[in-house]
Amino acid sequence: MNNLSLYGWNNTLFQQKQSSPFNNFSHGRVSVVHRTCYEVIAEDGLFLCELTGNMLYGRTSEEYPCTGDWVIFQPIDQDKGIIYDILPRTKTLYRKKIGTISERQAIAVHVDKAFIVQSLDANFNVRRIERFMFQILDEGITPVLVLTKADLGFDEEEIKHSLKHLSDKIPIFITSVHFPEKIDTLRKYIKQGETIVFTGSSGVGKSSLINALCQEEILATSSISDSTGKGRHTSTRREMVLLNNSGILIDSPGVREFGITSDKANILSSVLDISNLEKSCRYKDCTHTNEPGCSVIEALLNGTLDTSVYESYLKLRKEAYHFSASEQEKRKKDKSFGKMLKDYKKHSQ
Ligand SMILES: Nc1nc2c(ncn2[C@@H]2O[C@H](COP(=O)(O)OP(=O)(O)OP(=O)(O)O)[C@@H](O)[C@H]2O)c(=O)[nH]1
Ligand SMILES: [Mg+2]
Ligand SMILES: [Zn+2]
Repeated sequence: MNNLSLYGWNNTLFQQKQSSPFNNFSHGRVSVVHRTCYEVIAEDGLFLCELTGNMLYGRTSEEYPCTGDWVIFQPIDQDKGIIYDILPRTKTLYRKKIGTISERQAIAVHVDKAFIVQSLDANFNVRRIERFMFQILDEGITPVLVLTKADLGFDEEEIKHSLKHLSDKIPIFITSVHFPEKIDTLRKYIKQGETIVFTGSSGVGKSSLINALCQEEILATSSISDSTGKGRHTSTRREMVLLNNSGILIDSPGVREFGITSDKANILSSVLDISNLEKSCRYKDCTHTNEPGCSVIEALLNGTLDTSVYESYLKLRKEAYHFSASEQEKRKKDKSFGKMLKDYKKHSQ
């Protein structure tokens, strides 16, 4: 028997289930996504579920169940079932689907915190932290920076200096699987019933960290230390693990590319220290590139705004703009295609 409240089940989700036409079936949380089936944690145990035919129809890939989703399913056996419905999503971590211009891929759903995991070696990259923060904050998820492999030695002053513009916007933990007290501190930060997704490049130690937090070898980790971060991917799937009497941890395979799907300019400005400055730009719609009376440019020239932070702002803004412009274009096309189909049906009746 599983106590689903430990997995995040709450009254809001219960109410939402009541409005589903399938409310007399069972419910559970997707813990692992396989190619065509889903592992679902329910009160009566773990079920391997497939989708009902209706659910396969007319859905984009981002709308299929994802790790962390709450689903309604009909058990057909002691450990098998058919999924009929997905409860409304909140706080979903998306990224741009690789190889597409405007498609999103859901990484985890109903997420409270996202741990941005980087190792304290060549993998450490402030620009990548900013990118993750922008995307994570877009959905109202709390970003947390977890720096791993502190036992290998690093220049603390240099790291602190490069993170100074972010330090009041994100909690930072310096950890190592070889330093139990650091793992304890991080474990204490995790609250019961909250869902945390671990994201970052391959080889930074996401799965090792989850094992250390759980004090159990639950997840497979790479046997050879790969400090270049370019090695094989050890984890190949997103997987949910329950931390004893605490939170729900979702491991994910290392990402090489993390494309932005956010279009919230105010979040980007706040992550990259532009918010306060832009309030005093002469023009309300200032692009902070070449306008007279631009406070952002002024701060750049007098050195209060770091050039690399400003460049990061421009780059992410451009990327976010491209995604949302192409997405809008796609929606327009889908709409006109839908209208064409409707007109055709009308005329052919
Ligand atoms: N020295 C040291 N090595 C670590 C630490 N954490 C993880 N490692 C090593 O780093 C390598 C990669 O660890 P994994 O946990 O498999 O990394 P991952 O982020 O899950 O990688 P993917 O699953 O490929 O995304 C392994 O050889 C670990 O033993 C640490 O704190 N210190
Ligand atoms: Mg892993
Ligand atoms: Zn400006």
